[in-house]
Amino acid sequence: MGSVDYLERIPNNVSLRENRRLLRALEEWQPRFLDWWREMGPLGFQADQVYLRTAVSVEPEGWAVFDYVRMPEYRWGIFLAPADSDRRIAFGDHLGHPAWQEVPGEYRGALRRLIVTQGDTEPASVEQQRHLGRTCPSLYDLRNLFQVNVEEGRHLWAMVYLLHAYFGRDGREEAEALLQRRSGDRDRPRILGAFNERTPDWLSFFMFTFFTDRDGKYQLASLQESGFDPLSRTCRFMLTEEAHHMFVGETGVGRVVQRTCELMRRHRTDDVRRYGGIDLATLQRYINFHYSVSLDLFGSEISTNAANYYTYGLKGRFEETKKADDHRLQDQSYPVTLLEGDRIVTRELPALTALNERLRDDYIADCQRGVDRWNAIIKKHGIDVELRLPHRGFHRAIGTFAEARIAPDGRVVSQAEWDARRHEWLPSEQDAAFVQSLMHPVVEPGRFAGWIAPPGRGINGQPLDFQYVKLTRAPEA
Ligand code: BYC
Repeated sequence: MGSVDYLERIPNNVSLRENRRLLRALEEWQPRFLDWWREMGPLGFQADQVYLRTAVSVEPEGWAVFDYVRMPEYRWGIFLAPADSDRRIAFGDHLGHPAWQEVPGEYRGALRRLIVTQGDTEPASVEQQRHLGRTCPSLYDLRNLFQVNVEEGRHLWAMVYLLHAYFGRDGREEAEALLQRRSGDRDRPRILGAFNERTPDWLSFFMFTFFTDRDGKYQLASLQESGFDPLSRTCRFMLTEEAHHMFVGETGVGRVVQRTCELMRRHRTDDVRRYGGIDLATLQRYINFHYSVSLDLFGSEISTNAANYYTYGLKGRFEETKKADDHRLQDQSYPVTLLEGDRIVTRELPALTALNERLRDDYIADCQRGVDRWNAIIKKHGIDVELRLPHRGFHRAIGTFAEARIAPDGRVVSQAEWDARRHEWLPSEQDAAFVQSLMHPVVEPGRFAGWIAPPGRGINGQPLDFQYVKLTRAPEA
């Protein structure tokens, strides 16, 4: 069960060979995926050998091998975590019933919608990041970018498999549409807000992989609890890949913080821009932006959609099975922070409709742990500054705070104050232009751009000066 069949055109551990119809449908989708990858995947570098890991098993130990691969030849495939034949639904109205192996008819629409929304984010992020290769700060980072990109491509495969295998004709249509929408396109945008934002530079990339991929972790963890077993098993395996993406984000921002602190100490100034570093104030503004657009991805504080997904048994809480309550939540409450008039208040509200907020709370605590680690780097340099997560209401476009202007410290402010101080709080065009001005490709093995410290160690035990990407020609910045 654990091993993956690589002799097949589509590597898989779901016995595709035995389901001719499904195999044919996916084999028809495959060339269209590759067309999309060539059109919207990383710009350039498609002929280069990249030191990538590929899944070869779904067992926790030894699921991946590392080798040189040209990206279009990456073995995208379908991998589900091992089945538990006695798995039971862990929450909602169907608590204790055997997990579904087929789509329950009455929940078909809701389930399809969850899978499509999840699937849509994967190609979107590849589209957002497609220009970054040309300005990579090192070969090590370039390789990490491409690793993230091919795995997002594989996560798209994971959702497309579910659509094709379980949703008939409308599943096939949705799978097509996943290749048609485009991040940031006015007429055919991606579904969720953050996936239509630009990722124009590497600082944005590291912030995105820290904050936005972390939404992925929490959403996948909730879908992993699903009573629909194929979705649960798919998400379980996706989460093993997701961990690397957040590692890239946390260490990426951490390395920028490290370099900034080194420059602050060396030159005895906060203004490290003239020494080619990114000042802490700019980093704070990037945090404010990426954190707030990622908070929106959890939906409204009060959501009947979320209550229904839970009651139906489709989407659970983070670590649902570890929680000691009735797993139905009909009579329970949960504290929710809301805007009432021009005041921010916390109210005990029905736990079921508060499930988006609860997941957002889990996410916020996890983000805070990362920020604490960045602050430890600053402190180690003897610098008395702390990076902070802004208030949850800051710069929100979804939910209770969308109508108001909230400062990072949680004050409800007037439009005039917001307009006057916006650029203290969010990256300005000048910030973006400054960060962009630092983005020059560094492609000599073992060398790193001046605005970011080298990582603590290489990938898969390789040295930092390892040839992580064998370039056929130097990127044009
Ligand atoms: N942008 O009850 P509400 C990842 C819509 S990231 C635009 O508040 P609900 C990854 C909503 O659709 C993880 N629209 O929210 C990371 C609804 O529309 P209708 C992705 C939004 O439904 C990095 C209306 O507002 N996975 O994997 O409870 C790289 C009211 O909805 C937004 C998932 O999201 C928004 N931000 O929750 C690569 C999991 N928020 O009904 C990958 C699947 C809400 O009025 N999705 N709306 O037409 C879900 O569980 C839910 O759809 C959401 C929204 C949590 C997103």
